[in-house]
Amino acid sequence: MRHYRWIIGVLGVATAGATFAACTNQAERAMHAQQAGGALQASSSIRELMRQRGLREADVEAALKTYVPSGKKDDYIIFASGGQSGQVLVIGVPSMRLLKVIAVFAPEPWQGYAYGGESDRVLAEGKQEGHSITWADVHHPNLSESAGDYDGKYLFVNDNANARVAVIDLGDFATKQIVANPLVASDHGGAFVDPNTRYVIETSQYPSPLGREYAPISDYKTKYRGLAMFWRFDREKGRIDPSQSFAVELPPYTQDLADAGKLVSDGWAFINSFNTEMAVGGTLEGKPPIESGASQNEMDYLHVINWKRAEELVAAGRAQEVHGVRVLPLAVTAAEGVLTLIGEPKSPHGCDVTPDGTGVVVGGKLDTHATVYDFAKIKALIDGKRYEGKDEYGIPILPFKDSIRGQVEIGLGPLHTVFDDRGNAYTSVFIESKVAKWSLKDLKLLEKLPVHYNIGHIMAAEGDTVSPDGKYVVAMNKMSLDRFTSVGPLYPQNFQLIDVTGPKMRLLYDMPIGLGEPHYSQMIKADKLHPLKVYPPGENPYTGGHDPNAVEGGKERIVRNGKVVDVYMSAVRSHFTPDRLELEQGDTVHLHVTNLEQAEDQTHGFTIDMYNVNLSLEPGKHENVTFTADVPGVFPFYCTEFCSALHLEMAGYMLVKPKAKGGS
Ligand code: CUK
Ligand code: CUA
Repeated sequence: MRHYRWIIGVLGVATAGATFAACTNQAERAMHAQQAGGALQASSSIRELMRQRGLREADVEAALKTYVPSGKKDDYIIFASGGQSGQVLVIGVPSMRLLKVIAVFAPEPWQGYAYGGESDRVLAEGKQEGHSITWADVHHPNLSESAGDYDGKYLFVNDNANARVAVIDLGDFATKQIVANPLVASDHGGAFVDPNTRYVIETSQYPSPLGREYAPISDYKTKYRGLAMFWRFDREKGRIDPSQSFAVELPPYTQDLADAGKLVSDGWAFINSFNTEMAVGGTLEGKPPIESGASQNEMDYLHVINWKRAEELVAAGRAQEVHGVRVLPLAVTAAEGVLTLIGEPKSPHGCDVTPDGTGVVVGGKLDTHATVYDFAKIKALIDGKRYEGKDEYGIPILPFKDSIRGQVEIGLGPLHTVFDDRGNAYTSVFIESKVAKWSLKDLKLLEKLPVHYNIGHIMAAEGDTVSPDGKYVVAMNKMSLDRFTSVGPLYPQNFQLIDVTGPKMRLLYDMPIGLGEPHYSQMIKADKLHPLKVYPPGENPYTGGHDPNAVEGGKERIVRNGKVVDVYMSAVRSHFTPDRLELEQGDTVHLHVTNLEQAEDQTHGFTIDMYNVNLSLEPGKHENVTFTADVPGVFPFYCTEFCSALHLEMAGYMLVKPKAKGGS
């Protein structure tokens, strides 16, 4: 208590003596006082303000720890899953201010994402079997790592619903690539990276016949499969290279969360699973639903994958090609020590490798423990081939008791775990709505903090790297119930910022999330990010270089070649050149437009009436748009960003002359 008194004392003095000290003259001071509404003057002390607003000292402390004054910046940046929105949220910490929504799997008009420009191609890469998909169920954003630490260069996210992975370049915070997995129908264990981002790991969730083939449900055990995909990341190009990627076939257990080993366990990957009963439901025929069929066994299986070994076997030609992907068949993975199983207590969830790489923590949705597996023990058992048996696919199983370091009594429904810099782990406890802090060293529960409510994932400052920062933990709660003003039956989710620097955890801030259902997120030190302020002149962000059609000032032109019209257009405050396009009905138009600005934050937009085209032209950016002028008429085009005083004048006309009657 003593130190809040001190803070309040200091603040009291500050308000009395120095509030308007920065203002130089009387008139200015009076004006500022008026602008402040006079409320501060009237209260004249923080105590009075606290009384008026009904704030406790702990509230004031939390406010002081989170408030970031105008012009000051946040220390950390969160990249959060945007859930069903298909996007990624960028949030500052400690302010919890939303900085950006990165368009990934869904069209986003403000960023001009998938509205006629170059980004259309990125979204189109995400087609499955020729079907375009304009949403995603984003679960797990993962930052690129170098030597096990976030390097601030790339971000990868998975689409659980449609088995896709996206690559976001943190040079411009834009999505550059979507890879659609041609083998499976859903993915959950992704997009996790190994400590040097050699691979982006994507593991399937609901088993299905590999290659999206048909097989009756009665063939579940023989034809349905799981998969661990190792997408090779080409750092030079900043893209996944499918030709260098491979997959490991898995039994039809429902693989869940995954994590890559680090330091001592580098070269290994871990996936938890459920439904090793291989229940397939059939509620209409009076069979138990998957839910109860999948909860029969005491144990499911932690999958331990030696991916370095898998890589060697693939290089040695032991893989089979399925839909263009090199897949290591189940028989090879079983025989060659690529895959090993270990029991996992009831309804496991979460799979988190400790910062030193020596342990793997797995929760249990219907359990009260977090189980800590010991990598050294696992490795010794595998090396000594000390198996307890094999599953029906011939995959060796290690004895559970000999593979673990121990279990921590956490509470009902532990899910995910993150870490701090002092040897503590923080586990989300779903059913109890709590964050449990425990010691990694002696596996002792230290403290539990109520959160609001039904916490799913949990995140900590660099909390899943080899060197966590401590400081902050964020509870990502599925429900908010009574926390916010009611906005109808679909409630916001609730991110709660927790200070973990002291001996006790302290809740600092609630941030309503009114979009998607976020799952995982990561928090990186803000000074590790070095994004561009403007694009180099004529840059095409999707090819990553100067666009051959980029336009220079003074070289704008319209080139007609029969029915094909190329328009080379520039945008600069506050006009387009050319600003009049005279076309014939049926012309194919290739519009090449470059923003000539190099001043920060001088973005223009471009839209044409009716054509569903909307571009965001950040300084230096070049866009190419193709459309057919099929409807005759007069179509204004204009800039959609309020870029200058004469922004409304930044406009022009596209005139499409009707085809002559009886003409071609
Ligand atoms: S899962 Cu969502 S709360 Cu997809 Cu990582 Cu556990
Ligand atoms: Cu350019 Cu408004």
